[in-house]
Amino acid sequence: MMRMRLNNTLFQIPIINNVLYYDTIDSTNNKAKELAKRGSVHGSLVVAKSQTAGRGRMGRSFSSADNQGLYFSLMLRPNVSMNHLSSITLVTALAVSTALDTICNINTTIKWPNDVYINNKKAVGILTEAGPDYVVIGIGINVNTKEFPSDISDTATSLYLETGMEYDLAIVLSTVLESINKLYHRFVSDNSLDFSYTNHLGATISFIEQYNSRLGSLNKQVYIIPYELTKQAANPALIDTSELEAMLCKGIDSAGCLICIDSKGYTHQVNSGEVSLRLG
Ligand code: BT5
Repeated sequence: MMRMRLNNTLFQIPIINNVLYYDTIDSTNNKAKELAKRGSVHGSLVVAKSQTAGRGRMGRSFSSADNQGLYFSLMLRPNVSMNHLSSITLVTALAVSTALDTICNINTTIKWPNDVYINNKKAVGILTEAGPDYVVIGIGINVNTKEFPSDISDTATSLYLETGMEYDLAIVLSTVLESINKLYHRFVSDNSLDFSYTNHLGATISFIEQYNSRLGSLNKQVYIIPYELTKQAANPALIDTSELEAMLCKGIDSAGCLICIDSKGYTHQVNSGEVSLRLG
């Protein structure tokens, strides 16, 4: 059912060239990487309603066994140079955040670099993985999820839990992909995050300004949690930050780095690769 309705809509989105659906799969990112290695076309999409081994960053898991969410991976073969790849995560985060606001009439925020939050809880995770000639953008959206495992129940949320409404998975998927399609093409044609685009109201806006305006941490105190601490944590939202120095978050720059100012007034340009962020 979802499959038939979706095919009509998805193939109208220019970035989509191939679609595989699963009710259950280990990880859509694994499947998309496998497709990439077997020579599949740019724009291959793998969609699942649940995953048995959904992955987050640094070996963490992404809870996706509930059949109520949307888990998908888009494999692209970008022309942009590989050092722009972390920027694709940021482009995706803004595209997802904007799409969910439209669908649910809410104000999502972005937690740099790869999460979308609603009311200070995580509703979406994004995992971008790259190979020599491909990038896989994996997105997990808690759509109609009613409850979460106890280890994340205080830090995770869903569209349903925040709005009291259930959403059609096919509509959420196609709206999010349309939004990604639009921003991705602008990003690739400029080969930089320093681009502008036309929003749904017809206004021309800068990507960086839009991203920063949705940053939950903008102009707030944050802790940058280093790789060593981040990689050991099952749930980075619960890391003890008492030993870390709080810094003022000034948003991203055109390289996608987070600009933070420490208590002595020094500016730090934080690379998204291996850190986590916590509000102070
Ligand atoms: C992420 O990692 O959030 C990236 C998640 C990407 C998932 C998608 S689903 C489709 C595709 N296929 C995959 O296998 N993965 C991608 P990270 O920033 O490392 O956050 C992981 C942490 O978020 C976990 O350690 C938990 O604390 C928390 N978490 C796990 N599942 C969650 C969920 N469903 N909702 C909210 N938080 C969750």
